[in-house]
Amino acid sequence: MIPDIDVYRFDLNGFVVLKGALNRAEVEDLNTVLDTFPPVEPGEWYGNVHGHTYGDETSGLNLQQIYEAGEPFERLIDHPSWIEHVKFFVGGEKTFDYHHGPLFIDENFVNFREVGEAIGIHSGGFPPIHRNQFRYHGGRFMCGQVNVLMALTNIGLGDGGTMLIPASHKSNFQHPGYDQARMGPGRSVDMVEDAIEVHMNAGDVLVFVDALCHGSAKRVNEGTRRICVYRYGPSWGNSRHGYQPSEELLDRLTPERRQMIQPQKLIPRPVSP
Ligand SMILES: O=C(O)CCC(=O)C(=O)O
Repeated sequence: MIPDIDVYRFDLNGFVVLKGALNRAEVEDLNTVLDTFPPVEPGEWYGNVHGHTYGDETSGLNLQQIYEAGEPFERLIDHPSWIEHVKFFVGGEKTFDYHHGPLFIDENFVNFREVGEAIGIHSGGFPPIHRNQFRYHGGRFMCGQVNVLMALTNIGLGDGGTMLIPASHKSNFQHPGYDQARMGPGRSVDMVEDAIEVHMNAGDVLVFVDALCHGSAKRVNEGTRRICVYRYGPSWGNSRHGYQPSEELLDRLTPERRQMIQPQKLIPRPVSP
């Protein structure tokens, strides 16, 4: 159902770029929501969306639970440009429990990256991490976490683009430059040999297994890079940060979308007499 070349590249390199996965109108709709979003600081809520940063503030502001921000973001939950890729690479459909869909989104956010900001290197095949693992076994992909990273602005040289080490999801060793470039103030992946920078046009999407050693370059250009990330794993996963979808969102989603953000219909406890 997905192109053989995408399967080959994902297996070999740990990622695939889907050019033009979002059309111009979709990118515009998403950016319009963000343009009208009031400023939030890390730790503050606006509606059901939460301001957040990873560890320190040098990787930029995240808007977590962005699927709560309106229909343009709801559409991304099961977007036809990538959902079959994700189902195939996470695997497991119809192997666990027929009441469940195959997927669960355990984190979803928009990231704004300004001049001087970057995210340091993380993940990689070694040391292995159960949650984000790459696995192909018994003729099936069984990856723990597959990320869909969407460019909402053009991302070229100097824009703080995503960097990754191709094929590092299968590595049995940590990259010798890892400690120098790992997460933390002033760290970025530009300083790591073997890492490539992924340049994208607004609307392109990078699909990658989270086990891939990755991070970003430092942004040096004026302006702001905008990306949106939805992380998909198996339906028995759990929220990365402990966020819960709102009742209003659950009520208005299609059954297919609802299953991906709350795979199980929770059984109400009996009311005590
Ligand atoms: O900001 C980026 O380009 C990389 C994002 C990242 O590190 C992640 O999604 O884990």
